[in-house]
Amino acid sequence: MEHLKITSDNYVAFTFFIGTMAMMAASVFFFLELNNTSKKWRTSVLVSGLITFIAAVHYYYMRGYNLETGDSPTFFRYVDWILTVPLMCVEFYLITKKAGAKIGLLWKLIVASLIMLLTGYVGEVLARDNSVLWGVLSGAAYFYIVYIVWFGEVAKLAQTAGPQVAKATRVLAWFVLVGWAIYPLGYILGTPGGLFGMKLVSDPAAASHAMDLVYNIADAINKIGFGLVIYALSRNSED
Ligand SMILES: *C/C=C(C)/C=C/C=C(C)/C=C/C1=C(C)CCCC1(C)C
Repeated sequence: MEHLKITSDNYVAFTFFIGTMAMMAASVFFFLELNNTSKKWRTSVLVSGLITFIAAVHYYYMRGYNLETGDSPTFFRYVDWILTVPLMCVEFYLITKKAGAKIGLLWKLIVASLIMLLTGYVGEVLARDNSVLWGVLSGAAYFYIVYIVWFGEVAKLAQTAGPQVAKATRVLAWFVLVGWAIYPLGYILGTPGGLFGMKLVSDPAAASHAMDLVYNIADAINKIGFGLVIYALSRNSED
């Protein structure tokens, strides 16, 4: 077998590598900080660490897979998302729980996120010829989550949960609106349907590389950023 190495012009392999490192470092940080986190916020910070830890393990695997095959590790990408995105929903539930969030809210968010991801997987892997249709369905579930977080139950509960929780929820809502919107961009670059038939990258190999690059950047921003917002909340809130 030939000796594999990351060449300096292989941005996909490089971001898989740096992504692995960043997720590992973030996990160590969140886990070690648990000891001096107040009881009230410990579970939230623990979940932040679990999100980056699950991603670190997947990134380690995806990094090797991509280096050896040159392909996109789509299956494990979605396994990672299916575990970590519902945990991000748990974060919204945990920080609004003290203001009265019901378990039904958590289920709504989780079901919507699973619909978003499963329809995305169908469009990316199982029915690539209809990637636009599946992308639109996925987008509908995504906007439902945006709605709940910006105007629905999460937004309303956060208003009654004190200024610090309200502020943190607003920042997390921006992550969902802007940070999560990077993913459909990767999907549009990487799937044959493009943007309603308009292809942004026509060469299939280049398209799948662009997709991985965009997904890797989005994961680092969203998973580590989300966790840091929760961490900051755990330090700022007086109670
Ligand atoms: C840590 C991983 C995260 C936060 C992943 C989030 C993924 C999305 C918000 C994906 C959304 C998609 C659409 C809205 C339409 C096209 C298909 C997807 C699955 C890429």
